Amino acid sequence: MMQKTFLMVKPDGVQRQLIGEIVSRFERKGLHLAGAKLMTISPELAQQHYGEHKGKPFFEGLVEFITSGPVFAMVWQGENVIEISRQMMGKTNPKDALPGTIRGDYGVIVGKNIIHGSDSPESAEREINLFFNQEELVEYNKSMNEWIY
Ligand code: ABT
Ligand code: MG
Repeated sequence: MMQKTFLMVKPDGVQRQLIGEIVSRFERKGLHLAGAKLMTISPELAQQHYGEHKGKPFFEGLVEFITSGPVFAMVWQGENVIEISRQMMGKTNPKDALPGTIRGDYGVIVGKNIIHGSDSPESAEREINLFFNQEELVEYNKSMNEWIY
């Protein structure tokens, strides 16, 4: 199933110069970058993006963290990209994330876990529309490249 997902290198990942490393992993996997930008998230956008966590004890800290510095927002495309990218990111808490995953290799604590990825087709659509305009995204089609899965 051809899908798009929203992935984002969080402020800790950007500050630790991990953008290239993370982009490289998804490229090598065979997925395709459909849009990307370096940006700083406003408190309003952060509240919307993390709306499902409103009221939870870690919500304020989460908004503070995600707005604390630039993030690298991306849209990736590919066959089953939502599930595949979540697997490549590893468990939410880096202490449970296996070596070989992004959080398993680079993260230590749950509040600063390097990368975000949409967790379902519904959240992917919501988050892509929250962060990107249609004209900021490119459309790939099979005839352009036989290695787009
Ligand atoms: P995100 O990609 O950031 O959405 O993480 P993921 O979907 O893997 O995990 P969820 B449950 O959505 O966590 C959102 C952010 O909240 C942080 N968090 C979560 C805590 O700090 N303490 C907690 O107890 C839980 C459950 C981790 C996630 N991000 N950051 N940064
Ligand atoms: Mg989440």
